[in-house]
Amino acid sequence: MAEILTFIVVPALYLVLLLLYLFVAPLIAVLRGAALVSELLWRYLQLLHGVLRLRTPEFVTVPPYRPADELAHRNYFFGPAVRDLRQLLTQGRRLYVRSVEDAYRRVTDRQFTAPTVHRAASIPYGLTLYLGLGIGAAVTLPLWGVLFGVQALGVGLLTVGARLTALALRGTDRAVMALRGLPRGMLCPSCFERVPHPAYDCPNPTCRRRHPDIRPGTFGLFRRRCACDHRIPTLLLFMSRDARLAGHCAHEHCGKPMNPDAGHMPELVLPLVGGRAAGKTQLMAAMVKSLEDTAADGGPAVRLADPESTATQQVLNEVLEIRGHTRPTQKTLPRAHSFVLGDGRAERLVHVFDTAGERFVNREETDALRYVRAARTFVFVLDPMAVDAFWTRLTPERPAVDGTLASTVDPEDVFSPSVQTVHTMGKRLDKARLAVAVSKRDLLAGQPALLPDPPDDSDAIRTWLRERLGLRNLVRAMDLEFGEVRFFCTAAVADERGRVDPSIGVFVEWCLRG
Ligand SMILES: Nc1nc2c(ncn2[C@@H]2O[C@H](COP(=O)(O)OP(=O)(O)OP(=O)(O)O)[C@@H](O)[C@H]2O)c(=O)[nH]1
Ligand SMILES: [Zn+2]
Ligand SMILES: [Zn+2]
Repeated sequence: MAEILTFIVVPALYLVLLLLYLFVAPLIAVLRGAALVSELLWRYLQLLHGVLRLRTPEFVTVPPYRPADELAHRNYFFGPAVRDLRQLLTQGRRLYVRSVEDAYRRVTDRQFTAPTVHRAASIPYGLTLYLGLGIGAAVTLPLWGVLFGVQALGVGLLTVGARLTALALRGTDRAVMALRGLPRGMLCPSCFERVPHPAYDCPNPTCRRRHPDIRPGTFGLFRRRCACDHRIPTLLLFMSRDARLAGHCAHEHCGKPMNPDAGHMPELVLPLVGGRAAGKTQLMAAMVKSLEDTAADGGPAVRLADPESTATQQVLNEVLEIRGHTRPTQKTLPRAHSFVLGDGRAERLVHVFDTAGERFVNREETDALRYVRAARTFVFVLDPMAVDAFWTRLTPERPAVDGTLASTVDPEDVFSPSVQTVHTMGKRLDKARLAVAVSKRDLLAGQPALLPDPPDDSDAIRTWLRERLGLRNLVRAMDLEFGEVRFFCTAAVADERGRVDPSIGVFVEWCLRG
């Protein structure tokens, strides 16, 4: 009887129970699978949070971009986003394998190795769980794939968007620069080369890292975040009027500071050419002073563009006011005397170059005169007292003028070599304008025989130079070389009230018109 029970009834009962269990087994398997899917999704979100937000060491598998090595923090879509995707992929793969293995191991332990109920019950149950885990693991893969894919697609689209934005911003910048008449960049006031993109120092006083190229791109679209966390606008367009950064010349041999206003407005280059002591320096000072006088009377505003120009002008203003004498221009490489003229949209950055006369005559030195290529208007300073005919032909007896202030260089000896020099630099002059400043007019005041009549008329001055001073060849050469030539008699002096002679105002106005 016991045998019947053991070998027939119990197995039959077990089989019946097993059969009945088969009906609920799928439900158990599906539930276990769903539990695994939900657990894995939860873990994926945690991983996402760790990789994208927490960024703690356990979530780092690819070394980060270090701003200290690169000067600035990268824009998320220029590198870091892809790095995050790679980290997600490696860590996700590991997490998946580990989680699924753990789940299987738990079932094996509890149902097969050390079951708490009889194996006859635990084995079918364990197999059901195995099945459930298999389904769960299989279903999770595409789900994870979709999550990852959506993120990768988003990163891809935003990366393309970021690159297009950077390109568009750079394009806009170039267009604006071209509109300002600076398609090849701004003029370095020290080496006279064109600088399309100056280098900028971080404005943070404790940092001062120099960023060679801050344009929109890898390190920021609108602002770049310096390694010190200070934000720097990436384009001149984004620098507000009172927060203009002063760049530095990008040419290796130079690196000198640019004007803070450079690039924000059109530029005008005005070279002063003339023999030694012709009166260039004093004329330059009087031009700026005259603009300051006009501004004080309600005319266009004017301000010196950099500390060097401000200091020079201060000294020169004093010379003008006490009617003192300027010192000879140093033969070292000249620096532009720069000022900003006008307001708002009408602002212009003007660079006046007072170059020692011998530079133009000396062929080897032409390198230092690169700025003439950017000039549309030239000023030739002509001291009439440097011409022999002034002393011998104008009046029957020798003119009663203080000859110690006279230049000793014949204007003809300066003009032709200067023009030659400009030609060798590949600069065409047929569209350029020439202002001829017949200098030191005040010294001749009260002696009409020594001055053109009237002294304010360009044609009268031209005729006077040709007929009375015998500078026929010089005047002809000027007319031949330049597109437009205009003559002025100038007195670079100030009156008792410190106001510059009116002859300078007319002259400056013409020079800056072009
Ligand atoms: N009275 C008077 N003196 C002038 C005028 N322009 C220049 N001078 C004087 O002439 C001398 C030479 O003038 P500068 O302006 O130094 O001449 P420069 O052409 O710059 O000369 P370098 O620097 O040697 O190339 C100085 O003593 C000036 O004070 C002027 O319009 N009126
Ligand atoms: Zn430079
Ligand atoms: Zn910094």
